[in-house]
Amino acid sequence: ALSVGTVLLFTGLSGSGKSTVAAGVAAALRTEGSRRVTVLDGDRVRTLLSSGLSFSKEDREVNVRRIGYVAAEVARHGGTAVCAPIAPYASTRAEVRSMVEEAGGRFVLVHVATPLAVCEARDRKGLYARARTGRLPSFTGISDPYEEPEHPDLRLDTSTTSVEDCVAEVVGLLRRRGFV
Ligand code: GGZ
Repeated sequence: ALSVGTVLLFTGLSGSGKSTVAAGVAAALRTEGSRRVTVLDGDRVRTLLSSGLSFSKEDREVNVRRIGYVAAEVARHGGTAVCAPIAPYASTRAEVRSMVEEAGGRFVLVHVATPLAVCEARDRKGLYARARTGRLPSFTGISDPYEEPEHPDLRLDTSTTSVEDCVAEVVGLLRRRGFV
């Protein structure tokens, strides 16, 4: 079982807390002695792996597929990949699941379901304000779709649960399933 890898896909709106919880989970796993933990965060991926891609439906799909491909390879070699793109489309998330399972890895979908109103109120980067006034087109949740996962392995809300408790829920799930 130790040679079997795992992919954690966090999905949710901008500002939902995906990156923060994902980083916390990666840190917790490392602290517990899991080596080979790879974080594929939306921001870093957009800068490095997917530079030049837009936020059109097609480019979002390409972006999430690239993340899925890399994550599946990490899992193939026994590692844990923690991914945190918005991943707004159910079909693309299903593609990632298939890639991971074909690589012999386990796939865990975590929906960071912090309400849009809370994400918008946080607006840490001012993107929601720009989206509302039309200066940032095709913004997820405002002028672009987000398909809620119907059956995620776990649903979190960072407006009602602390980041620390969210991290503990994810790690607890992985433990119960014998993935770590
Ligand atoms: C959504 C956008 C957009 C648009 C820029 N829609 O909060 P952030 O800033 O740091 O995270 C968001 C990030 C989303 O990129 P992903 O690669 O995760 O998206 S996807 O999975 O759909 O490919 C946000 C910023 O990029 N951003 N423009 N129009 N988010």
